[in-house]
Amino acid sequence: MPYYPQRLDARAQSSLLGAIRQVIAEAPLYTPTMPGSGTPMSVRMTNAGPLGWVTDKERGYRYQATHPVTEKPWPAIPQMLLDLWAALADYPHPPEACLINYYAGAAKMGLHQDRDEEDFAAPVLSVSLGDTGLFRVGGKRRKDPTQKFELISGDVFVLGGEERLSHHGIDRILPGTSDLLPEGGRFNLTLRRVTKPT
Ligand code: MD3
Ligand code: FE
Repeated sequence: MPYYPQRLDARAQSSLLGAIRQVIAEAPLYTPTMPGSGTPMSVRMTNAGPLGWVTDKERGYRYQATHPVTEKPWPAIPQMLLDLWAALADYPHPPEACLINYYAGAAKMGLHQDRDEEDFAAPVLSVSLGDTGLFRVGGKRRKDPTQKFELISGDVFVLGGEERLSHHGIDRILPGTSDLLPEGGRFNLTLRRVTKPT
C-alpha cells in the first residue's frame, strides 16, 4: 500500500481541518443507515465535490450530487486535497467525491470493499486527522488474511491497482492520541473518482 506517514505536518493538518470545518458548516455530518435494515452506522458522514457517497434504508449505497438532509449540492473539495491527489494519485483526472467520515468515541467501520464507483482504475486516497485509528486490511476475498495498521493524524494512503478492491475496516479509535481536535475523535477523508472519464 503506498503509504505516506506524516505527509501532512501539524500546520498542514490544522489548515486542512479548517477547510473541513467549513465544508461541515455548509453540509452537516449526518448519520447514514444500512440498506434494508435501516441500522444506523456509528460513523457520521458528509461529502465535498460534485458527487457524494450516501446510504439509507430505502435506496442503499450510492453516489449523489446533493446532501440527503439539506438537499443542497455538496461544497467544493478543498484545494489542498485536490493538490494532494494531483501529487500522489498517479491518475490524470480530478477526484469527484471527498467522503468525510467522523469517528467519535466508540465508532467503527466493519470490513468492506469500496465498490460503488464505476472506475476502479482510479485509486482511493485517504487522509487521517485527529485520534489514531486501528485499521485492518485484507485481500480481494473476504476470507483472505488481514493485517493491522495504525492510521495516525497526517498519514496519507493511496490504494490503487490490485489493492483497490481489498477488504478493509476500522476496528476502533484510540482516544486521546491527538491534540488536533479539541472535541476528540477522528476524521478520515477519502478522495475518489466515481465516473469513467470520457
Ligand atoms: C483499502 N474509510 O470510507 S480509509 C471508507 O478510515 C473507508 O474511514 C476508512 O473505508 C476510514 O470507505 C478507511 C483507508 C482506505 C480507503 C479505501 C480503501 C483503505 C482502503 C480501498 C481499498 C483498500
Ligand atoms: Fe472503505
